[in-house]
Order: sequence, then structure tokens, then C-alpha cells
Amino acid sequence: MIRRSSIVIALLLSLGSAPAWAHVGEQGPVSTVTQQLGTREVTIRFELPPFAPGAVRLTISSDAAMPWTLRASAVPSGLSAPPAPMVQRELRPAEVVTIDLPVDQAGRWELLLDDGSAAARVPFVIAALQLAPGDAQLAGALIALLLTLLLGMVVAALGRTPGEWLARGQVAALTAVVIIGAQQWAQRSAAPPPAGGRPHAVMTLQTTPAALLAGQPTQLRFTFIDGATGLMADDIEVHHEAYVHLVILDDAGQSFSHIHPARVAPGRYQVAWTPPAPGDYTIYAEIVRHGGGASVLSRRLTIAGPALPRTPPPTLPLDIVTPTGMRVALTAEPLSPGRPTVITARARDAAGTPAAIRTWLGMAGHLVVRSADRQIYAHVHAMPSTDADGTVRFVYQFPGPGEYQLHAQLALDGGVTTISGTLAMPEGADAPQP
Ligand SMILES: [Cu+2]
Repeated sequence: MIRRSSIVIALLLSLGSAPAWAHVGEQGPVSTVTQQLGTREVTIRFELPPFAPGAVRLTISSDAAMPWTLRASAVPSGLSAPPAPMVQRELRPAEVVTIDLPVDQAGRWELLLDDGSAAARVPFVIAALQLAPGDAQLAGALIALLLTLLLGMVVAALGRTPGEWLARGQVAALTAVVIIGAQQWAQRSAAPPPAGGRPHAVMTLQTTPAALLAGQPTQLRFTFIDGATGLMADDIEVHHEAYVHLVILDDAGQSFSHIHPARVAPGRYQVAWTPPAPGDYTIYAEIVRHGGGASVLSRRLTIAGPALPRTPPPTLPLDIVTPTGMRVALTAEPLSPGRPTVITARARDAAGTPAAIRTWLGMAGHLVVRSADRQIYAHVHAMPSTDADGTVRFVYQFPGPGEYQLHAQLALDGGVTTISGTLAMPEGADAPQP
């Protein structure tokens, strides 16, 4: 009996090969990527098919103020030229278009986008349909066990003693379930855990032109290099709907840009930016590498040009009127060492009715905080509010005394509104409470 059972078990076990550690797609079936294409911010929502052949559905919108032409194509990763003519669409301001692009095989693909002058390549993965190793054997053994148990119940109900063959079958199926189940458990326990981190990335910055002048359109080109191997860091993941969140601040706290470079090649990103005024600036690039946490890399820039008379940034509380007639107020609780501070942005229309705040980059609001001495940099998010009262709240614990520059961003009708000001925590404030 034991010999026959062993043959059944061996047959069940021989149905599959050794397991391999499966790597899931880089993105889920639905994801959103925002990046700058030329002079406009373009948001692309990907809906990936569960398997190939199929079609990738793209829903594309932009903040363009003028009509523009978009061309799109999906190519297997590494192909430089699209094998088929690119799909071309004319987009009016605020128009949302849907494009279906065919994909005929599983694997790594790139979406090629261009507007006639600027281009971007966005990688995506079409998953191959497959069972986890061992799943088929385990399912087979469980079905065999179930069938023999059912048969045993039927035989018992008929008042007969189960035959020896039935007992052998039950023992074989039960043993197979135990062995395959234990193997599956051991394999999954032994599977490598998600990587605990990545080496640091190095960021280089080239500008065109090389010498920057206030008011002159400039191209910023970033290269991200793996700090341990020198290879291009092509594992930068989309986080908060973009690959690279670029925040550019001047030292005085008067200029603020939050833009998203387009991926143009593995590890390479590019964006257009026009320096608003002469002075010294810091560029902060926020990235997340696959298997690693978020990191912020920075570079200094000096912008030449005739000095402009500029007023220092105002101190909170603030109340501004946007070009579209919305009123936005920015207020904060008094700063207290060792305690979180709530900063509130409230938007109202001209009649005083709470304004609708749209989600932008997955969040109801963004707040960049930097200390005037440039030692502290923070990017704070407000969670989407469930009560539509035109208000978002940020929570931040200011780490020490000194002056802080704040830039809050809300997506209102008519675009993203930025409201900038300063706050100070006095020297010699009470020590943090334990
Ligand atoms: Cu961003």
C-alpha cells in the first residue's frame, strides 16, 4: 500500500518544475503618470490589459492653455522607432482624450509620446499569464482528496465498508496535500524578502544654455546613476503620480516651481523651465527607487540678470485672490516646539461659497516647507477631504527655531494655485514637552 501511495505522490510531484521567484509588474493594472511635455503638464492614466494580445487604454489630459498635437505609440522596450505609425490627436485646452494602443506580447514596453518638439518614453509592463509554481499540483492533490472523501461518505452511507483501494487513495491524496503544501509554505517562506533598500543614486544636471539668465527658457536635463555600480538608475518608480517631483526654490523664498520632468531614456529626465528672476536657487528632486524609500537630491543654480526690486515674502496669515477670482486663505496655529502645527488652506469663490478642490498628484494639497537657512526641506501632503468645505489641512512639526518658507498648492478650477509666505518659530521658545 505504501509503495503504491508513493507512486501516486511521485506522479503528482513530477507535474511541475522547480519554483522561481516571480517578479510582479512594475505598475498595477491602472496607474497615472504626470510629466511635463514641452511647456505643458500632461497626465496619462494607463489601463493595462490583463494579458497580451490586448490594448493599453490611455486617458490623457493636460493643463495646456492652447491647442496642441499629441502623437503616441507603444513599442517593445528598447526599440527606438515605432513599428507602426503613431496615433495623432489634436487636443483643445481642458480636453480629455482616450487612446487605445495595441500590445501583442507580454513583457516590457514603452509608451512614446511627443508633441512635435519634446518627447517622452514611459515604461510599462504587460504581465504574462501564469500560475505560481506548485499551484497546479496542490490543486490536483486537493481535488483527489476531496473526491476520495466524498466517495468514502457515499460508500459509508450505503452501509458498506470502504474497500482497501479507497483507503489507499485517501492516504495517497492526503500525503500529497501535506507534502506539496509544506513545500509551498517552505518555498514562500524562503522567498527573498522585498529588497530593504537601494544604494544611493547620484544626480547630475546639465542645462541648455549652460549659463542661465532670468526670463530665458531653459532645458534642465537630469541623469540618475546608481551609486554602487555607475549604471543608469532605471528603477525610479512613479510615486504620487510622477517619476521625479522637482521643486525649485530661490534662497529668498519668493520663487517656487513644482514641475515633473519627462523620462526621455533609462535614467534620463528632461524638463523646460524659465528662471523667473536672478538669484541663487536650489533644485530639489524627489525620487523613489524600486525597493527603496523616497530620497531628495539637490543641486544649486545661479541665475544671472539685472536685479529686480522684490518685496520679501509675506508672513502668515495670508488671503489672496487668484487670476480666476477665487479667494485662498492660508493660516497656521502658533508654532510650538515639539508639537505638530496645523496649517489650513481655505478656498472660496467670489461669492464666498467654498470652492471645489480637485485632487492633484493623488493629494488634496501639497505644502513645501523650507527653513530660511536651507537646512530643512519638507514636502507635506493633505489627505483628500471628505467634507467639501473648500478646506485642506496640513500637519507639520517644525523642527526648531528660525524662519520657514511655505508654499501651499491647491488644484482649483482654472488650474493649480500656489500661495507662499513665511512663518517663524521664536528663539528660546519653550523646550519640547516630554
Ligand atoms: Cu510633484
